[in-house]
Amino acid sequence: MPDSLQETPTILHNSSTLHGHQLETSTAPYTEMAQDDLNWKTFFEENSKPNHFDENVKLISEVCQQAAIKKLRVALITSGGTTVPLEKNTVRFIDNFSAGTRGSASAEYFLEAGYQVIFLHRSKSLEPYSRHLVGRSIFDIIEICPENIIVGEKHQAEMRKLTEKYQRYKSSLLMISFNSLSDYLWLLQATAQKMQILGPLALLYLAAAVSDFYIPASQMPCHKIQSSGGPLSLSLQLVPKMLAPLVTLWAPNAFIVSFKLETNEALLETKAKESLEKYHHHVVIGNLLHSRKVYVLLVDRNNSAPEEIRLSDSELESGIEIESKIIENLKIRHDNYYANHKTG
Ligand code: PAZ
Repeated sequence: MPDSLQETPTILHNSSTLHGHQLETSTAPYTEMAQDDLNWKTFFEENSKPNHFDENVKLISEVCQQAAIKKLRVALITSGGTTVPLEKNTVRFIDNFSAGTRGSASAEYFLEAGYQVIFLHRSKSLEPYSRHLVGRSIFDIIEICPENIIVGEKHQAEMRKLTEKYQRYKSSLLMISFNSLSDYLWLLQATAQKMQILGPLALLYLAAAVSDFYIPASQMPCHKIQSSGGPLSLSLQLVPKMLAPLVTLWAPNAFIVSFKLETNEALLETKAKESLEKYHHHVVIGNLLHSRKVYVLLVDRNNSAPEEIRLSDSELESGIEIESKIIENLKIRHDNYYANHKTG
């Protein structure tokens, strides 16, 4: 996640073509926050809640309450890109490149590490387990027998392994989807607030690629923009910096990991450190657009030396995913955070 819950390259699409714990209290007074950081309140006043919001928040709340009773860890994983509508009756919107690979892969490794997972993802982006089937047709996997339909011989081993994993973890996985930036922010705020009950058992892993720019509802045309009006000039506003209230107000005791995407390697470490210094959360994971599947840089607020995770060619060839190493690494950091909270 970038600072405003992320800065990402944007692409203009036409929707028809796209698919005994020491708890800090959340009392940071608004008056102490910079004016910039107050804008988040206005954002929620101006943009209405998404459809099915209350039902989704109820599901999220149940997961958090059950986990709190059983003292289980919960990871909120955000995944995929957000849309920025150009019209209230949305025909066109601004989007970004993220397919949700990072988030969906990470969800599987968090589940294997013993976490309950709330997977807040862009609708139709990659999802845990089913992501392994994307790009293949179900009709190439199944075969028709005289009496029934079965998985073809050459897919049996893979499908068995995948289905077994899915069956094992599905009760620990809650999937909630969003489309627009505003839907995403509403759900993020509500989830983080519900996770407060978990104290330091909560981990937020903000991998979604969230737009830094948007058109406020008050400036958005109601109907489809007509080409008869001539060339289109867009003026986008900055999205308020949501990491500030997230860290200080919504989830003050959670272990918070954000992502920082860059295209210029020379900026990566500095930008990741700047984000930590500004928002005082726990870890920023820097990654570069073209090497994000093989290289990340972890910057921890308790350790001035960043740590690199890099996949070797042989690891990559043998199917190892960088997310397995990221989650293994974060689990240790979360363990330490939890232990220190306990005795703190
Ligand atoms: O979804 P994906 O696997 O294609 O990409 C993942 C990512 C690059 C969006 C993620 O690792 C990330 O950096 N998220 C934050 C993006 C940002 O700074 O805007």
